[in-house]
Amino acid sequence: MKIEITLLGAIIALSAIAERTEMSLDGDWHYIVDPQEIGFRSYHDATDSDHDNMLYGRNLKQRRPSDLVEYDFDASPTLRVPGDWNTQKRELYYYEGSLWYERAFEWKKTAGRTFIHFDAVSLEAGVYVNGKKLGTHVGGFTPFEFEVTDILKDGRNFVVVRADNKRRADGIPTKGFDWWNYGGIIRDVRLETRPDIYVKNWRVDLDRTDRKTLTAKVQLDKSVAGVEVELAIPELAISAKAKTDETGAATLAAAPEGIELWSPKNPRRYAVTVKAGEDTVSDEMGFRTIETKGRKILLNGEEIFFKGVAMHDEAMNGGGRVTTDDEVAENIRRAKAIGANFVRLAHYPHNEKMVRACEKEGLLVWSEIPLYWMIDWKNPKTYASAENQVREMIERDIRRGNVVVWSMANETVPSKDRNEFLKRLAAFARSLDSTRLVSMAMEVTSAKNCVNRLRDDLHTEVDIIAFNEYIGWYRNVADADKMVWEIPYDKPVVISEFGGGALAGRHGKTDERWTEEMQRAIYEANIRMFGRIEGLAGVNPWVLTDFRSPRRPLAGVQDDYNRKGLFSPDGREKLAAETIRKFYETK
Ligand code: GCB
Repeated sequence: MKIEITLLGAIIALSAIAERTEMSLDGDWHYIVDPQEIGFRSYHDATDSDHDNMLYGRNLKQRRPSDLVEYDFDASPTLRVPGDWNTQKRELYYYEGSLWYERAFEWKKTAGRTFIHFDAVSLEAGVYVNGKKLGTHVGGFTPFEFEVTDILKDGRNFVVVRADNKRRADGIPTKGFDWWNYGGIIRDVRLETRPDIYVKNWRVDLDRTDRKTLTAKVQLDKSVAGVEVELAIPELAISAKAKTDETGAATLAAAPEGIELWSPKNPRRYAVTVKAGEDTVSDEMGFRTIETKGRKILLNGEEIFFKGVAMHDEAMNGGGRVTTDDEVAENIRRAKAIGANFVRLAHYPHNEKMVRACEKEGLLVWSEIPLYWMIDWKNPKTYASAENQVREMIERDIRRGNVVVWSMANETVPSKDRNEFLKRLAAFARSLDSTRLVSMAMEVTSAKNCVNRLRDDLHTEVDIIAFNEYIGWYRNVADADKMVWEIPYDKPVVISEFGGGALAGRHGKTDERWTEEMQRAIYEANIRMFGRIEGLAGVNPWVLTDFRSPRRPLAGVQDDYNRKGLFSPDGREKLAAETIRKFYETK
């Protein structure tokens, strides 16, 4: 079949039409650990990042007995993909550096264009297919892809990935952070084949004012005018059509009767399909509006209190990064067990499976990038990485009805450079998505004589004033009942973190560290205090489950775990879980 289309004024012919297909590349990959980075340069090469001169990416083989090749992927051990390396191999538990993955796969040339797609590689990836370098990607928690249409051949092919989780002073995250620096191909990998012209981005938003009109925006990967685009939502009897403009974009709107809005109580999702030329994409999604009015947060026009809980992207039982549906389900079960309607997915974008499952199960989501503590504010490369991570986060989850907050940062110290950086970043996020709220977890800047002053010049840039407070843990618990909060901004206030540590099963007095009783007392004191914070629109206990962190070495208690969980990794509920559950029942 042949079709003709107009591309920037010229007529081009496409000879073949391809259906979207996928081929998973998950499974066992060979690996070589490379602490000295010899994998991408010969030993006498002086440059440090000469990826094109790489050695391992070529996957060389010894052909004649006299050949000197000092590596062999086929003879090397394997790691499971997806998965972090730290929890798969004892000797890689603390490893931070370069590690090269390789796997072979069979391929048969098909019509259309093929991409190798990674859901996430921590923290940086270099990708090589059949010995050719495709590119690098920086940012350990968001998806990326490279086109391989002309690189794949019939028969056997191979892909090599250099994953590098070294912490960097100019990185996002930077050198210090309170979670485990898991490395590797932590999420799924696949080959995706699409028609020659395909839908690159699409979204469907519900109008904030009438809560009736649905607007779909569709963007093709090429600037092609006149391509017919069709939006179908059968359950709402929607079938709308439009043509793309010269930028390859189309906008379609419909105002159906009887649309059921998504909410935690009714997590209604609709099956939506978009056809554009030869391409078809579909998704299930919830429709809702989120906005603020004075000190209130409104979901579908009605006031809502975020009964939140923060969590890391970690599996139960010390399993490392979340990879399976069961692990997702267990984290959701725990959040629901304390009565949450909201989760803060800290401190980086979590597995997409988690966000989707939360939408299905009625959990609102706060999503953030790993911009945490000290950042190289003046460095343009650092800023570019922040923008890129924000963009990839938003593009991935733009259709998720449950995602309501994009957060730019966590606990950053105000300064001129920081303010400029984050101001620009927040504006960037809004330019991509004006339908959701923007926030960041701030810090209380002065606390004297139990008067807490929140003063942050960035209050103008956020929709929600959010801050972390650790009264009872890093500050005296007795302060809670005397505490006065000065938050001089007419915006909703959300406590993005509070809590304290306890080792599950350890009991004692309320002033004894690491006991469940002390943790419970901290929760009780904080809950009493919450009643006195004007405009409080939500809270997030820190944290759902104990999580690994190298900053927590206390033997016999922490053993590499931050113990502020309401659950132990093996799922035992601590006393404070009941306290917060009861509080949420009153909300
Ligand atoms: C914080 C951080 C969080 C830490 C927590 C703690 O303020 O945002 O990442 O894990 O404190 O436990 O100290």
